[in-house]
Amino acid sequence: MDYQFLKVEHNEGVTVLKISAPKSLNALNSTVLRELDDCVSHLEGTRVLIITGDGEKSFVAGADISEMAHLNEEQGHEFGRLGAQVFRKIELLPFPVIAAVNGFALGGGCELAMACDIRIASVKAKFGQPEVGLGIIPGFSGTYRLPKLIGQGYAKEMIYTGKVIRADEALRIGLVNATYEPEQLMPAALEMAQKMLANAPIAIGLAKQSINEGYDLDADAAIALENDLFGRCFATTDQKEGMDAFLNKRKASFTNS
Ligand code: CO8
Repeated sequence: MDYQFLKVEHNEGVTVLKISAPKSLNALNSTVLRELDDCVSHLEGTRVLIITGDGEKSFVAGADISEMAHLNEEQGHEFGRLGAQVFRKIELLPFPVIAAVNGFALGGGCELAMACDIRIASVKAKFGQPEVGLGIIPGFSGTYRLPKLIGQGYAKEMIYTGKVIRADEALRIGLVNATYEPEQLMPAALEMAQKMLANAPIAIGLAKQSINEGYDLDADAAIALENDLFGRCFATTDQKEGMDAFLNKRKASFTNS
């Protein structure tokens, strides 16, 4: 399907999705959010998704302020729900999602990056949750995910002050895994995707499920969940293949079954 605000490329299991709204530094209006929802609902054949921003300046500069400016309370709820739902859908995709943060990741842009499994960034990227300066709070699940990623203390500082931090600071606090020169960012994301493609896809999906669901459980429930998912791996052909390949000193050839 053709999108107005998304550029999507599929290549041998890796999908690169670029948010592309150049007039607003890739801000998320409700059309962008609906397109994102549609796109991530139709990723058959994808084994790794990379989300990035079109252009050199911005990943996503937030939710679209010109659209939000006129919302009433009910419409505010609705807009927040739309973004939160699509970000949750991204978080729950059964394969890895890498955010390649190429520039501004502010407000809803930082929240989109946080809904991805892994964030890597250009040294030029900037992160922040500046919503309180606009009279709102992070509304696409930033108050939930930011403290989980970087701890409550720094998350509260970022959200209450609205301060914008540079990529090196994002790296220091664990908001991103690594930083790269701008031209190295996509090659690094693709290289990471290739490493994932070499592994058993069902196992990666189950590991993701175990981490995501286990995080919100108590220790015993999380360990029981992992045990259940671990057991399921032994019902797959890829488990037999992976272990047979190891024992016979050959490269495994996984079939996603
Ligand atoms: N929404 C709409 N338009 C935007 C946005 C945005 N978030 N960000 C940038 N733009 C537009 C600018 O208005 C400008 O348009 P124009 O050329 O027509 O004047 C164009 O993009 C270029 O921007 P600038 O000229 O401002 O570029 P600068 O390089 O000077 O500055 C910044 C770049 C620092 C990124 C600056 O544009 C900025 O501060 N943008 C807003 C950042 C922000 O506050 N983001 C958070 C938004 S709130 C949010 O995301 C809440 C999410 C949850 C919502 C829940 C709803 C209920």
